Amino acid sequence: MQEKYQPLDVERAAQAHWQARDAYRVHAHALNAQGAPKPKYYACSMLPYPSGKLHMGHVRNYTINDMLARQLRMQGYNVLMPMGWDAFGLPAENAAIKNQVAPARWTYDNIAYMKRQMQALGLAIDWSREVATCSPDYYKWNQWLFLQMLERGIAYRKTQVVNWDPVDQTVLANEQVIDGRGWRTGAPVERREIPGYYLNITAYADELLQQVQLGHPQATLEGWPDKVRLMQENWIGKSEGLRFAFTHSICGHDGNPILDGRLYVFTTRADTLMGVTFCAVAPEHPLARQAAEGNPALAAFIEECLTGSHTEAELATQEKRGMATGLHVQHPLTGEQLPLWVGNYVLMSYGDGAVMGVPAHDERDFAFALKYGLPIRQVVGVQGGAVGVGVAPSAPGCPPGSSVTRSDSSPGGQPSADSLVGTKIFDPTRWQDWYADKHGLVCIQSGVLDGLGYQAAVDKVAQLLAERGLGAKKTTWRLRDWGISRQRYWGTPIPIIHCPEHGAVPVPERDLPVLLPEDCVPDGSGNPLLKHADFHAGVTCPVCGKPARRETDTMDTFVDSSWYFMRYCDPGNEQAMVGAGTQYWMPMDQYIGGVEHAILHLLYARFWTKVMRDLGLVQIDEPFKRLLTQGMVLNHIYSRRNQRGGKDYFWPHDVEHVLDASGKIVGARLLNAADSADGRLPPGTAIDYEGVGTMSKSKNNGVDPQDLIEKYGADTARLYTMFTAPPEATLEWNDAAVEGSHRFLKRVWALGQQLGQADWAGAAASAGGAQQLSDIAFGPAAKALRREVHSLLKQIDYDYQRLQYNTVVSGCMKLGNALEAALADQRRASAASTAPDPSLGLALAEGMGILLRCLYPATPHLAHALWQQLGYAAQLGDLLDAPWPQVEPKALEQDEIELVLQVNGKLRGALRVSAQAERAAIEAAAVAHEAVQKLSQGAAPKKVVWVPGRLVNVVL
Ligand code: ANZ
Repeated sequence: MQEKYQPLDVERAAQAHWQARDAYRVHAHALNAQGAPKPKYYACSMLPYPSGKLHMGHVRNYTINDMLARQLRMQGYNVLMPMGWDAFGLPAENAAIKNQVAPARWTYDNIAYMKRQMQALGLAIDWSREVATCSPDYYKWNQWLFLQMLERGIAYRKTQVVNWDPVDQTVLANEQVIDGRGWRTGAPVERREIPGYYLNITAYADELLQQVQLGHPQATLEGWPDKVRLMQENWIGKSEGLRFAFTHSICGHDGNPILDGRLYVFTTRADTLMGVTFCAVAPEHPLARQAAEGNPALAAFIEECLTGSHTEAELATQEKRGMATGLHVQHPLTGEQLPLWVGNYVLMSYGDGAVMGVPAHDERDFAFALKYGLPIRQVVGVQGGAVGVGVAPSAPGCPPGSSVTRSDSSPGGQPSADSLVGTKIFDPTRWQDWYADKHGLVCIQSGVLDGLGYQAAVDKVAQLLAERGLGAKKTTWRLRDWGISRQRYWGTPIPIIHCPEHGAVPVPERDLPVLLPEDCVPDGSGNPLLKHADFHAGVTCPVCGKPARRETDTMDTFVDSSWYFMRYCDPGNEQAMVGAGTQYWMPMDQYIGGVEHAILHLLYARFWTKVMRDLGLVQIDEPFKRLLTQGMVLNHIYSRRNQRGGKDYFWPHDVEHVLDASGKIVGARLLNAADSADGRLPPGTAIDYEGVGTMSKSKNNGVDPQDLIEKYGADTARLYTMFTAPPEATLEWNDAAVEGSHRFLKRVWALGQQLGQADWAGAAASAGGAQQLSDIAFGPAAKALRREVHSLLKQIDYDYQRLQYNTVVSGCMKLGNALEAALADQRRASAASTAPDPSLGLALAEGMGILLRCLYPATPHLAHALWQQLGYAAQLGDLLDAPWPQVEPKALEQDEIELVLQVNGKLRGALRVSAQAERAAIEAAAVAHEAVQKLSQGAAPKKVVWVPGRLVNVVL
């Protein structure tokens, strides 16, 4: 037995022990010792991208998972905890360009390194199920399912808009477009339309929404954080509204009105139809294109709108810009001629790519009208209240607000917020509440709609437009079909062959997988698959056998992460994508990962699962029962502006804080000399403190888990990340707290050594189950210790259930303190040769057994070593499957309790009574108490008030 805690030795030995036992291999349908099936539990972390080495976020994520898995295993569950690699993707191609190494090689090397790191952390992973998504055994099934989807129309081909770098002649991923320019060439990016494959996720929109929506009767994802459910709900974005047409006579080249003389729009505010003062179309809209012919200024404006990358978020925040087309459309109810504009805020991909402009009640239309001096007409407000009409305040000669009519009289005669509605509409800062107000207001200045509330007005408009054959109610979704074609090399090849005669032909199933060559080294100029002779060699059309061309697009890597967790359940199945293992293990009981995947990954995985269900491959509707989104790991950020105008970031270990008198951080300076763009800076150089932020390479504030493991051992790294914050909260790095965690483990080790040296083998032997212990007559010191140990165990149990691992650890710390204190008492007593409590050794042995088991999921190596050394393993078996300790209710009971004693409501002392004492006995004891006797002089009290567990008040 080592006197001193030597984590590296302890960890090496424990890992060798587990490896020799193949301790983490799990099987479906495992039985317990009694021959009954164990309940299954599938706990899984989002698979990492093999970027090179683990970072602290990984350590935290996987330790949470590991604690869950280890603890549930001890509770008798059959627990699956697998691991894999999200191995396809752009970074491997970028690394290839930088280092001239094939993405395959780079990826496999990284996987090997990171796997070793995970093993060093002591994670209970069943490596026999490892999946690397870049392996043909895996991506073959991506291709297979894609073909199934194609056959059923769930996958289809249509044109898509891509970012095109005109210099490199290549398609760019969104993240390769920086400020509208190509990342390598700096050339302005163009938008191009090319064909690609889409998956019809919108067909599942309703189901995807229902199951996730907060408060929906069909919702099944109660085990997900509300914030994630809300994010998915917003992303799916169900909008119930009206789709209808403005009529027009704008003609195309054939002399016929474009789109049959109808400009369709989608609106969720049909109640504001009478407030329309213009219409706007997206730059790609056919009417915009028509208007641009013969109008060079408009053509140039449209062209400008189409360059650069255009995410929806960018469109929402960018400045609203537009141009009049000079054309007009006709209002469907009033017949009024309305100007038609092209607006950069109108999305071609949403609704019909056109909007009715209601500046008084829509924020975007308002900004637009304000800028271009378009009329603003209020049509919703309080009945009999103020009315706003006019042109935009920015119109020439019009000071802001001057065109607004307002009245300060409210229905009750008192000025109120509502009476100011006339002015409210022109206050851009009040837009949100104005919009949200829609249900409390009615239509005004709206002819037939006057006086109607929101729903009645919408119904009325729907009816009027339906009568004219111009429109109907419609549900529109924000969710788009999932475009999966990527013009990249390092991904799953899309199994399609292009034949001059038969077009895009699916690769026959027997020819799967379409293998991705692993020897390509991309150079940034286009997809290397285009140039790879072997990839194309001998490709013929599956229909006619004539020479044909292989598809060179690969699949979005979100495809890979949409079902890997099922493949873990049936690893190596060559006959089928999934099988009996998936049937047994899925749905996953607990999924753990970063909130950055709250939308796309989780939505795609849910969709993919539903498709697999509809193909009869699985029987479940949803893949993940519960979801935990772990918080980010943060650290301090220190920087300094250099003479080139850039910023240098300094590693926190090289920096010390400058504090003010109250201890607040007011600045920072270098502790050690450090490099910067201005050369090497000496210690003492003043630098800027930027507060805390996510650990990242670019901010030079990462802590390398490897350093931590080498210095303190994996158990300290694990304990620290669990102890410092609840799993879902952010974790702010603190070196001193790392030290603190390490010191605690040293104390537990020392406690083990002291107990080990005592003669307690017999005690340990009988300390196994609480049943045996419950029959023992414990002395007062042992009783007190057991009460503390079992009440802490109760709390720790509860915290395990809640996945509150930080308080689990603090409970273990308290447990350690209690054992240390009891041991010290015992030693003092024997040193003073007062008779020590003979049962205390037993209670200590029991307590240590409980501590080791509670601590084991967090620090498995140390717990394993002490468990073996102190003789528990001989009694209860390997800690891996040792029975989880049970709270013994009897141990929680107190023999005596202390009540506050009052006379006439005044504190007069304390009363010790048996914890089981009844009212009569307590009353008698109170009356007999000497303090009461002194005051009552023997007279009987008027009454006695007893608050159980708290106080007794004798009223004289
Ligand atoms: C008139 C109106 C008045 C609108 C009003 C809103 C408020 P959600 O709820 O997100 O579905 N819209 C429709 N198609 C659009 C497109 N292609 N690009 C940009 N905006 C578009 O949004 C529905 C609203 O978004 C629609 O209702 C329309 O503006 C706008 F006081 O019509 B609304």
